[in-house]
Amino acid sequence: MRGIKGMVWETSLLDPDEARPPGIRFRGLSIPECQAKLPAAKKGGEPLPEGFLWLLATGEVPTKEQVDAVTADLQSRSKVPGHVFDVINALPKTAHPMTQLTAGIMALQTQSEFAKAYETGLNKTKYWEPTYEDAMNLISRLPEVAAYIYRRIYKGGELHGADPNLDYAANFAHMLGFQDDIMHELMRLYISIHSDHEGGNVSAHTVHLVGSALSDPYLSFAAGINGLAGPLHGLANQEVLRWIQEVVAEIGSDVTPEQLADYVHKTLKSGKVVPGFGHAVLRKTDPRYICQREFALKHLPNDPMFKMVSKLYEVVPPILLAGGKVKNPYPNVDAHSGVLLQYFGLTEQNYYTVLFGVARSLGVLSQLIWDRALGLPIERPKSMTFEYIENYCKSKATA
Ligand code: NMX
Ligand code: MLT
Repeated sequence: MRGIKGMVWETSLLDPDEARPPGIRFRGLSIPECQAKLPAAKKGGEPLPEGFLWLLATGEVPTKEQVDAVTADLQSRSKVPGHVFDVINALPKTAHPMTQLTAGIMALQTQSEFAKAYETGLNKTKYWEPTYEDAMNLISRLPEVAAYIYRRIYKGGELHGADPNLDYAANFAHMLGFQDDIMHELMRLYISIHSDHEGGNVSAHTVHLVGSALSDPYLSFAAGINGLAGPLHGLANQEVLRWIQEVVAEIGSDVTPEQLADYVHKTLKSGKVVPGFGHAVLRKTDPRYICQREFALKHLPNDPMFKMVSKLYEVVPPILLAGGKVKNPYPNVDAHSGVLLQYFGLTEQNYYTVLFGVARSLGVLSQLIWDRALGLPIERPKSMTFEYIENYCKSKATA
């Protein structure tokens, strides 16, 4: 279905067009415009994800007061019921963090206002109201669930309680165990830029599709998270760091472009993709890669892993182009994020997609509120059999 326009998605749009600035626009604003216009925690700092949430949900740029009100509202909703932790604890610690995240979201579903209201026979013109409540509750509770999973798997279960003085992203980093100011800035940037990527990507489309059956926001979001856990989609961020570490282990970090090119050829010859490169829609370097690169140039210009990412930016695209089949040889969002996170101490790459999942809730749940407000119908495309296609082709050939 590549390129087939088949759904309405208001919160963001990709523009792969060469003639205009390519990439994502959140309600019409590019990433640099969001960085300039949306309120930040500190002067000149990264935008607060709460501002993104306001922008995505309403289409308007919020004031700092409005953003602070969102922070407070999310805090007031953020209590996670105890049984959610019991459900996660029932899984072995070796279960992938994304499996534990989905289980946690499914356990949160017992709190669905939409499911309760539907059962009591809510008028369909009002569906958006409990959808809004579920969306806000789910967004507010995800960081603690995600932090619990991280601390459980990697830090012996010792938890850091929420800090009510911190914004959404900084508090999430704090609960994970990271108190560094720049790491907090990274989390603000990370959550903001991963929040939405128009409607056709696997996670967003899945949330929209499952939601179209009037499955509540928890069920819909858990489904989307399962799509995000695929290596061609969100899991690519863990694959990228693993792959770069393999490169370093095999040929070292102080490598020539030729040595790196040999390694890329080796990966391709073994029938694997080069993780972090390519995109189904974008046709230039992902602007989310660019803003992460700018962050790295500002905060970690001499990090050897960042230097490796920069070298790959030079070496990989010409090789993929020469192969002749990749439509976009340039890096995507996942090519950069892991290297930033490991620099600040978040080195457990299997966890990276959980961060992506928390961030994606902002966009897909904002859109889900609109899906219900607009009364969008159940999504049900028509399929075909091979026989149908064969007969269709024959009929065209003889016509
Ligand atoms: N390395 C090697 N081969 C590639 C790559 C790559 N990075 N990207 C695309 N190709 C291949 C692709 O597998 C296909 O081969 P074949 O015809 O043998 O099946 C061919 O090039 C044409 O694919 P495209 O039309 O360029 O890409 P498509 O839209 O099908 O897929 C991705 C898009 C993103 C799935 C693909 O580029 C890819 O697998 N990239 C690596 C994984 C990755 O970084 N995913 C993250 C995407 C962003 N996210 O967070 O979701
Ligand atoms: C995303 O952020 O969802 C990815 O870039 C994948 C996509 O847009 O297809």
